[in-house]
Amino acid sequence: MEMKDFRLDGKIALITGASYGIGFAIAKGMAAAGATIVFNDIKQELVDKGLAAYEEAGIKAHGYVCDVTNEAAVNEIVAKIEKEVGVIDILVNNAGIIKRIPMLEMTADQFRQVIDVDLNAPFIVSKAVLPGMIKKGHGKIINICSMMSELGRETVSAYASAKGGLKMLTRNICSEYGEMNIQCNGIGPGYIATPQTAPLRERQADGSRHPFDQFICAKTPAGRWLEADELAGPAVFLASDASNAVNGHILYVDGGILAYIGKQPK
Ligand code: NAP
Ligand code: GCO
Repeated sequence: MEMKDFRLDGKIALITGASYGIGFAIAKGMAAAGATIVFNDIKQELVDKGLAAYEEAGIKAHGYVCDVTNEAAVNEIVAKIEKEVGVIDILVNNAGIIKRIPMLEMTADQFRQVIDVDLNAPFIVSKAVLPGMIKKGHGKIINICSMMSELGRETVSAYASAKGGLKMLTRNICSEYGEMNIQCNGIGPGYIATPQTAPLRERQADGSRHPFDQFICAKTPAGRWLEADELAGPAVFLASDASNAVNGHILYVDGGILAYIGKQPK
């Protein structure tokens, strides 16, 4: 093993939904390891915001507008990226949404919207990049899973179903394309302070901490919310040659949540 095995020099990484939040943090880490960064987002204004943020971080990123649930649009963008930047070596399926609605109040249409972005889209984008990876003779796909790939909780039936499914899509891509030197792994972030989780951290009218905020800190041995930047190291590892024998694995980066039964009452 050499330290250069952890580098991503010469590699092209596509990170979906990476204008801000977890995707942006992972992209910054991959750029620091030498990769060329390509990202997409659903709206032009988000791509513009992302491009400005990458530039401020000293990264020359390539940004594209694309809804990851639209198969024709994804195929078109991947072909464009291959022409304008090169064949993708690393895909991070990061774009995701959540709807926190009790199951009995959730419509089937709302359930489908979450499945569409969080599960169908990783299938669509992976399918679009796999032929290029197969031709190149190597590839890395990293699916951003969740605590909800393992655990349930009130109000997130659609999200937990999608992220549980994404864990199995990860294992299936590994099973189907492992012999073509393609590694597909997942990262299961714990509770990360991003806009997606901002409603769970909002201060109460009296200035006190949100009950969910207190609940998560008590459930996390680290005793705090994690920062998006803390996912960058694990993502770089899973994108690098250092992890070539790791396939179909979900790496939980959760400050210890899944290992912990919870604080005993005083
Ligand atoms: P975020 O702040 O909401 O960022 C997600 C990004 O994906 C946004 O830029 C979003 O655009 C984009 N997006 C949504 N739908 C899209 C579509 N159809 N096509 C293209 N882009 C789309 O979320 P995050 O917290 O950084 O989370 C990133 C990923 O990590 C998600 O898969 C999430 O489920 C997962 N995750 C998050 C946490 C956490 O605690 N934050 C923990 C575990 C896993 P808009 O702004 O327009 O929606
Ligand atoms: C929720 C949260 C989570 C996190 C994350 C945990 O409402 O419980 O939004 O689902 O975002 O996915 O790993």
